[in-house]
Amino acid sequence: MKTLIVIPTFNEKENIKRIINAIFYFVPKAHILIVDDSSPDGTGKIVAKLERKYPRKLYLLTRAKKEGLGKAYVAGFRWALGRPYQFIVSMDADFSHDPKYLPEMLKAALENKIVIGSRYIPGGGILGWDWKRQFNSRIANIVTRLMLGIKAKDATAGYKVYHRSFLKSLPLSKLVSSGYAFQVEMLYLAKERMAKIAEVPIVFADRRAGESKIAGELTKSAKIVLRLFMRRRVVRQAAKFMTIGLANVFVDWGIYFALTRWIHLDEIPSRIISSSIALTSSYIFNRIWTFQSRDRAVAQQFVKFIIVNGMGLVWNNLLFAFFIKTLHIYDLIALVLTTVIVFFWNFGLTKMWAFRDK
Ligand SMILES: Nc1nc2c(ncn2[C@@H]2O[C@H](COP(=O)(O)OP(=O)(O)OP(=O)(O)O)[C@@H](O)[C@H]2O)c(=O)[nH]1
Ligand SMILES: [Mg+2]
Repeated sequence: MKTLIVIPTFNEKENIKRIINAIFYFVPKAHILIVDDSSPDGTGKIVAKLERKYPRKLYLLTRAKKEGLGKAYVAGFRWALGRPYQFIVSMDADFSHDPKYLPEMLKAALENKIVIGSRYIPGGGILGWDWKRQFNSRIANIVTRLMLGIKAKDATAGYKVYHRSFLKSLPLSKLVSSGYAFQVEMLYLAKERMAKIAEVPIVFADRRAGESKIAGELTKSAKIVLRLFMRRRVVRQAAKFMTIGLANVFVDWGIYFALTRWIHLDEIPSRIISSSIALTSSYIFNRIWTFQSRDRAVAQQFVKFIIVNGMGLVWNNLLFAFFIKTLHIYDLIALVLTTVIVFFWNFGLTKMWAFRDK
């Protein structure tokens, strides 16, 4: 079972030799690929020299210019997939990722598609970061997990073992991230593929030597997380559900106008007819467009839809009354609050019950 450890480097001359030696100490059978973006400090030259010491075990892939961590990994993964490696490890050069964890992580990889060296499970942790950096990392991790529905506790981890079959299943040329968000995108793609993931606790240490390249990566990563969020099926469904809801308000009003002004029907029956038509059309569009349901039990589905959204209407009024009378919330704020809550109620139950879509 061949293992390749991929390490992207940019200006890591103080660390590179020692990390390579340390890795071979802990996993003598593994191979290492250094993906160097033509570091001006000569990291690549050091690796080229070491290649002679470790023939057919240490490899160097030199890229013309600094293009970011994600791009370097994609190049490294492509290189790995072109050769018969079973397990592909991603790891930093600066000793933040202690090679002593490799044997345990590789063992866990026998039964998983991804193994994460995790800072945020019992036994894991961070050494040498001030509270500010720890706090930022925690928040970034929580927000990322919530937005993307990632279950792993350490969603931004960079120390991972990938099974070859998982990497093979990815559209490597179509990734949206080029920098640090690459790590998150990998877990997002793993979730989409329902890949089995395990976490092994690691104590992450601040870089030993050399300079950090993280500056500017945070906003870039936040944008990527937002892009991936918009790509989530549940988010796209919620957006469609909302669009249909809004559009049908106009359907409702239009029909009401037509019935009262042109056909001269009374207000109440007009209202009943127009809202019934709007609700029906909302059902139809949600069935076809939002949930793309092919369930034959249309009548049953329709009744469930009416129950959910009808109850939504009742909730709307009850909650509003509760907010302003009992909690004494300012009425316009209560209006917004109830609308948001009822939206989640309507959408959630329509999705999970009426259309029983998982
Ligand atoms: N090839 C390549 N490697 C990079 C690039 N950016 C960062 N790296 C490497 O990726 C790894 C992680 O980068 P770091 O700068 O350590 O980032 P960090 O761990 O978030 O921050 P610090 O440890 O505080 O520096 C290191 O091995 C870097 O040399 C890049 O653009 N190209
Ligand atoms: Mg680092």
